[in-house]
Amino acid sequence: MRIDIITVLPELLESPLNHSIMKRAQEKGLLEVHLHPLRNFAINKHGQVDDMQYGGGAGMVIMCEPLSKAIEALQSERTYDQIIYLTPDGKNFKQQMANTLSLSTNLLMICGHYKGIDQRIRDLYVTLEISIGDYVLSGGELAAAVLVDSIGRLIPGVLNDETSALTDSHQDGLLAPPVYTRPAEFKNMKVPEVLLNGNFALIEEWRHEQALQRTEERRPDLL
Ligand code: 6GU
Repeated sequence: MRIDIITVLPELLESPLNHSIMKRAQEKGLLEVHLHPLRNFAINKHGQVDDMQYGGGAGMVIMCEPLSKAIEALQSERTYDQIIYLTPDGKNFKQQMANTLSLSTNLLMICGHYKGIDQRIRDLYVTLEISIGDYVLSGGELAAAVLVDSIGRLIPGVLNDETSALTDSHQDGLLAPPVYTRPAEFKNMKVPEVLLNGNFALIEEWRHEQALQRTEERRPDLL
């Protein structure tokens, strides 16, 4: 999969995309992430990419021309499955969307900043608008990092058996059960007996019950 990201702040994305599982996915050749600084497409020598909004009001808006040039340059090279705009007024991002997007070949993500991007860019090019939750971030970059991570780890071959996505919270509609490692006793607290006896059918049953109970307690809306 190839993911292109247009941003005014590529620095914000570099670290999260170049460590741990995202790093490994790229080293294995399963994921390619390309950052495109919007300033490279600025309309003048001052590097301008934003302007005051029509109608007045505080906050700058990212202009049409730089974004349009950046998008069309990328579109001339390949066809995108989706052109995604990260915005707090987008559709709420869920595991099911990550699963669907992980089947893509090419994704283009656009990070907004300030008051956002000119509506005409959304009307003309954007095919999917995504929010990662009901709170406001200063820009779309951290949200794009969340998307790349959640989508990238689902690409076949990125995770090994031990980190399999199939046992993640949300993947089966339930929260994940509690996990334990050595020692078997810590500060007088024991690891549940069932996990120590090697009866895998019983362990699976226990884990499912724990997952159900946890979901009922914490996220009854998921049931
Ligand atoms: Cl995608 N962008 C911004 N700026 N804020 C957000 C968001 C996205 N999702 C939740 N809050």
